[in-house]
Amino acid sequence: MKYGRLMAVVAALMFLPMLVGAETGADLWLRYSKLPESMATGYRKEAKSLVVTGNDATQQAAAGEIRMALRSLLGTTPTLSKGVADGSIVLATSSDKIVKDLIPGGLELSDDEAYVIRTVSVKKGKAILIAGRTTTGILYGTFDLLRRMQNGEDISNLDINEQPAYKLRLLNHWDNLNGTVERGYAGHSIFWNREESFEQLKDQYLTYARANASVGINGTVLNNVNASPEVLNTENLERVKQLADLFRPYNIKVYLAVNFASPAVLGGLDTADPLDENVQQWWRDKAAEIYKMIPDFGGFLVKANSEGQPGPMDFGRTHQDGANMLAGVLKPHNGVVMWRAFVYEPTNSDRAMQAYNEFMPFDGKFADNVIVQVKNGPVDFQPREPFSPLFGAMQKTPLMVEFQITLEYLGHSNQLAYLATMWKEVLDADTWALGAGSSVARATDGSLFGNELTAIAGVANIGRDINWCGHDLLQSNWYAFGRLAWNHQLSSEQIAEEWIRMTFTNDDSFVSTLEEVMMRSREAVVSYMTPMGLHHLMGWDHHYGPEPWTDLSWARADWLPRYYHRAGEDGIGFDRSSKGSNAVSQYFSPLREMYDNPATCPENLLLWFHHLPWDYRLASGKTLWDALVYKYYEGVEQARFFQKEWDKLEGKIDQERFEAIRYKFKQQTKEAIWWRDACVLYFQTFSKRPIPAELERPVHDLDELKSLKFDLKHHN
Ligand code: BDP
Repeated sequence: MKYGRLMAVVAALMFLPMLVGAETGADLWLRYSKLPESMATGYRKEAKSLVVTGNDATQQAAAGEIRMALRSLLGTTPTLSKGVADGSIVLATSSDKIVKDLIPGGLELSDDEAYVIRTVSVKKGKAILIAGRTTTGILYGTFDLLRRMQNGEDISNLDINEQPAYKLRLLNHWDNLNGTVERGYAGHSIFWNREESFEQLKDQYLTYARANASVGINGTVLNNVNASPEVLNTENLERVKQLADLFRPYNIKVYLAVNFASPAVLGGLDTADPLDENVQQWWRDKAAEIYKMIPDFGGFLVKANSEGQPGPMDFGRTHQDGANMLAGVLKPHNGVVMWRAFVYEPTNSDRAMQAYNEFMPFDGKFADNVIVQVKNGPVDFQPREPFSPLFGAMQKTPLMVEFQITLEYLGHSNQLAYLATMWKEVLDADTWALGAGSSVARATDGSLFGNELTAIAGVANIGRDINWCGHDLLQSNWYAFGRLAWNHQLSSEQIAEEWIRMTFTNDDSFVSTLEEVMMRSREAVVSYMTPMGLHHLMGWDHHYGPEPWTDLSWARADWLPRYYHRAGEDGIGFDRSSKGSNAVSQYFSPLREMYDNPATCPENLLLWFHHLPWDYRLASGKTLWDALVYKYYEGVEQARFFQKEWDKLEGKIDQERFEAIRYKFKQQTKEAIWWRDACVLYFQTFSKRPIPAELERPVHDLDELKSLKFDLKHHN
């Protein structure tokens, strides 16, 4: 058989389960599975006909979605109608005449993405109006109404007004042009190096676009921040254009991560100095080429002078010079520059202080279409970090939070960590920049400092796996990121509940059981990996599994766990107090003082800010050593609890996803024990104190754990 034919057969077989109706997770939370009759009957009365006022592609996408969804949810498709009657759903923009007829006095919407959903009186009954200032609002409102129906909510008397918290709500894909995904654990890139034709991939891309639109994600960076200059060659830009065209009706703009050395590497110039006229001209020409193909191209994301990436400092220039040069190039096209603040140098004594030190001097000096993209914590995407002190401190520069949806440091796609709780912890954290109530959310959404340009980004966990995320339950993080980017005041519980009902079932006991597991999941991971403010204890390169002992003579100190945990006979933890690196000074009062004093420092960040003796007494009366050991054990108990709770749910959902998830929970428990034993036994070599007698004995011994090699199979 020819290779091409063989691949076609293989592909057909892969999709066979979908054809015979097996649950693969491919439809994400847009499954629209048939609602129980008790719910469907009521909804049918509210959805007898559909009135669509225009032909624009976005409005048509909304109309197509609602018809398809209702057919599936209710078993009936609303008839298309020109006139509004009892039971109509009306999709209109606020300037359409129909809206003025339905709402005396008309509608005022302040934002192009805002929408209302209203129950309005019509002759002999009532109708549902979904209206936006633009058709984008209609699309978002449509997904909102569908979500309510999937959740079994009452839709008989609606009065909903929504607008997004952030203007740009972006996924960042760390996808390489060769098809691999940096820190991706769900298969290869959905965008790059594909064998299938674009036509063949269209359905998958449409699902991607619909899923994003359903939660309000309105932009996507298609390639890795460690960017290949080649992404800007004409062939690759053609692919970018194809994606942009397909995503446009769903209000998703495309962006690219660019390599700062592109003018030299791709353009053949002898420099990439941002102040060089030829370099600037190269970027101007490139931008012109891009915008000719993609008039609404979003802009550039730049990782410069970080982890070996080129940047303006290679030419004696600054972040300000580099970012503003690109901003000037993109300005005439309305593009933005997202300039990352993820920087750290081996020479610095505390990596956690670097981004602040390096970026604060430029506050107020960036062009108005530059936004500085800051990871949520000062080091990296650890299971728990305090928020980056740049939030609140850089007041004259728009900042955006970068979260990581992919679980690089939290068990890849093998463990469940529902991250809404972690993101809420960061967004709700009070920076005290302008006194109490200066949360990270408010410091970035424009409400505190009045910045016009607002954004938020999440590093995607998406790959070619049939269920997109490698673990069915981790789809929830993609969903949750979008929901919080739209409205950071939603609760983690609400988001989890919505997602569970849409993705699995409305069975209340299933929903409450899984919701509880999800709500506890991130804290469980923190407990068995890095409790009490510990961080960076994982294998230094793959970032999977515990290796707190790693010592490599040739490696940079700040790559290695020992730099961070500093365990010794005298105790454990990184002293960032005023007696140590003084990283606490980067926070506003009263946080600074609170963190500085071990007695007032929150226990869950204690070893982030302090180096303390093993017998240090905590408020609970426990010694530090005992408390730490208990935390590790508690994490394992949580993982066991998840496994047991999940097992109880058998029969409540399809067997395919049930089994796949059951397997993941089993693996998670094994790995939780691996983490616990490795960390407890290793730290015990310094503490020389016993594991409290009432706790079970470790399953592994330290030498065995040290010789255990990371198994690449875990990756996908
Ligand atoms: C680190 C990742 C690395 C990324 C880097 C970044 O390990 O793969 O390139 O962050 O965000 O956490 O630039």
